[in-house]
Amino acid sequence: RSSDSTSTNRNDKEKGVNVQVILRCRPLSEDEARLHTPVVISCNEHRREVSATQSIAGKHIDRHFAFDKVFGPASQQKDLYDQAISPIVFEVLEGYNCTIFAYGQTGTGKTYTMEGGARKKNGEFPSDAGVIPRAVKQIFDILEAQGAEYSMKVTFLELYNEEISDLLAPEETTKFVDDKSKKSIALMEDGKGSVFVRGLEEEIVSTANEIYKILEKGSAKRRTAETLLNKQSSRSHSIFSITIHIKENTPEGEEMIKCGKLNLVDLAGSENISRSGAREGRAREAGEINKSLLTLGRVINALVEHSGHIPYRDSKLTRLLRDSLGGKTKTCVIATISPSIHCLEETLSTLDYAHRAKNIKNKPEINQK
Ligand code: ADP
Ligand code: ZZD
Repeated sequence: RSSDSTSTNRNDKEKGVNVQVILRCRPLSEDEARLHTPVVISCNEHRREVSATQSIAGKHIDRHFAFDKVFGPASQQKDLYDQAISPIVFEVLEGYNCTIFAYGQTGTGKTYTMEGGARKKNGEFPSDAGVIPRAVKQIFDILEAQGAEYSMKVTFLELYNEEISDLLAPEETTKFVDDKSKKSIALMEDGKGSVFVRGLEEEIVSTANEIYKILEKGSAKRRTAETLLNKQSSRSHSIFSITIHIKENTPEGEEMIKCGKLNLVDLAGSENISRSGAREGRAREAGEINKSLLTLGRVINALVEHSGHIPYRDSKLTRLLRDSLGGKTKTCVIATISPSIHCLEETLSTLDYAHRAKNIKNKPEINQK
């Protein structure tokens, strides 16, 4: 390890590193294009700037936002991955915990960005595959190239209306609801301030294909539950996590275990909350209040305003991801927006929210045993 990287680590520890915020704008859909929907967003990838401009009937909006990275409507899945996500996966393999959130209004591309196009029957890797399958592939490619000795496990959960469902638990546990076979899932505190999910299925995996099969199973389960329980998927959060232990030999011949964890989080649609809280009343009446998303916003505000009390404990999402919000995990937020005039109000809300999240500081630390 060079002295250079040691000094970087010391800096990270003392001053903290900001949450990285990436902005992605999707293209107009075919329908929107056919209807000549006006575009109000322009992206300058080189200057890492996004502008929202509208000028109708004496109402003028002209706002500009800078982000760590900006991906315009023409950006491809590979571009975003190679430029913004691949470096994060390298850090996971160095022993950091990293979290990637997708945040935005429903229909702006959170799932497209995180999951991407469906798996091909012929087994080929789809060119529109998203962050999750690409991260899985990169992790195995690197570990194999290094000839590393490693072990890996994954978890996949959904959070809906403050209830956790295990997307990896075998069907039986949900079908037969007798007390003996039903595993209860609960958030537990370990006494050191960390939270874990008791009863959550952890699958040990050794190939990328095994993970793809697990994702398939999990997605299918999510869709079944959506239909059966009349869930609205835009209101649920999903968290897919990969934990990797890598055995390494130091030049001195000592054995060392590095451990990294990657959390990939597809958040509920942000339209369920609002900037001012004005819509909260209406949303609450409609039973649409999303406690976890609301609390996430409050935690972010408290962190950037350096308020003494950070309300982590007010929701399951913020309890689960506490370490990603002002803790030792490296965090990246991908904010997704639509270019359409019809989405402008929500887009401005997303841009404000994402811009605020840039001010969160974490203190990443390598896990080493
Ligand atoms: P969300 O998960 O935010 O509700 P989706 O991922 O379902 O949004 O995206 C909505 C639609 O837009 C989908 O048909 C998706 O394929 C398409 N889409 C989203 N982002 C992009 C993009 N960057 N390029 C091309 N199509 C996109
Ligand atoms: N967005 C696609 C899933 C859909 O809704 O069908 S793409 C990726 C991450 C998390 C869950 C699923 C996937 C996905 C997939 C598709 C079909 C069956 C299983 C998994 C995927 C896509 C490319 C490579 C691997 C997995």
